[in-house]
Amino acid sequence: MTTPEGSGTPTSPTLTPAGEGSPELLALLAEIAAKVPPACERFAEAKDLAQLEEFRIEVLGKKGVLTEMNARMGALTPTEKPIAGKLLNNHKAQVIHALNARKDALEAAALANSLQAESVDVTLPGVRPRSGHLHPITQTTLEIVKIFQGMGFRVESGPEIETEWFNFEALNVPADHPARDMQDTFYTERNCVLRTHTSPTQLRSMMRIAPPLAVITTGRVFRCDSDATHSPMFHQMEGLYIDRKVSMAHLKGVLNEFIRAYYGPNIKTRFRPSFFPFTEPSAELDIQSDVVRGGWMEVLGCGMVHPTVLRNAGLDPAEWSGFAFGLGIDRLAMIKYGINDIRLLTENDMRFLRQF
Ligand code: 2U9
Repeated sequence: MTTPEGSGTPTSPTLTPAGEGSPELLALLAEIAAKVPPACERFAEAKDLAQLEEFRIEVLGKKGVLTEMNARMGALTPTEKPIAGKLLNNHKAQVIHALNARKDALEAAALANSLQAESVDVTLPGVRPRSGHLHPITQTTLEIVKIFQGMGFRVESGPEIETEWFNFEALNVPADHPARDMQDTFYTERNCVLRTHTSPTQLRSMMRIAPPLAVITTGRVFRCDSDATHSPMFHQMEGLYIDRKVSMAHLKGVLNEFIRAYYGPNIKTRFRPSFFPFTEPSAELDIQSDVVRGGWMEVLGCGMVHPTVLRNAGLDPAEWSGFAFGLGIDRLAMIKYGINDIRLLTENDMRFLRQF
């Protein structure tokens, strides 16, 4: 504990002759000598700022020892008052100095403690944030789109709510076709449906863009069907090529190119006759796959655009011809990643999605 500059260690003023003075003065002087030094020592013992404040109130507060002694000066004679007052002030300065010294020390210790507790070891290895990635359906879509873009196809998109005409009629799907059954199609208001395939978008492109034309479209489609391999919402990708004198040979060339780019150069393909209302002739493309041991696996449907569909789009089938194809992206992703339940793709379970 240091003594404030100029205050010095307080000493009792000498009364002449020694020991003279009123009993009140003598009692006060004795009390000052007895109580002030222990008060200063007490401050030094305060273990924290809260306790120091308690001690401060005990000494300097309204009912504190020093305040009380100050009040007792009223009982002294006019000559004694300055003597006792000076002594009391000197002691008070010493008390305040002791208090401040302890306060500074406690504050410095608290700061040092918090600096120690909050210190960061910048040499420790960082916590790497887990980065997200694209959904497996998006990854598959982008991969397919890239291959067709490489062959010169442009990407088109269209509405998910369609008129019955664009979704069915214009595509040569007659009113009594099973695909239009209430069980298969989600109907909305005013003869509109949630599109059951992306073909209406192809048709819109065909009506908007003058041939020759090479487009692909990807997107969500909706059918009232739900089990491990069917979802009420799934994803399709379709392609359409319109030009003069387009033949099945062009169709086979483009689709074989796609299959080799997607599954690898040595994959075997075969075209099997099939039926779709919007294409004639129609076919399904199979690949030879390990998934079905030694067997063939269906990958997509395709065919030459039906003359009625060309006519509905305003093109003369005598001048223009074309091929079209369609595939289910979910099915392709499921085969690629070995997913056995289509519902996993839309449940957004991070434990599942993190695997891709
Ligand atoms: C226009 C003309 C013709 C699109 C085609 C298929 C064959 C086909 C299925 C594959 C699996 C749908 O997701 S799936 O269930 N699609 O087999 N789609 S030809 O034909 C068109 C499209 C538009 C104007």
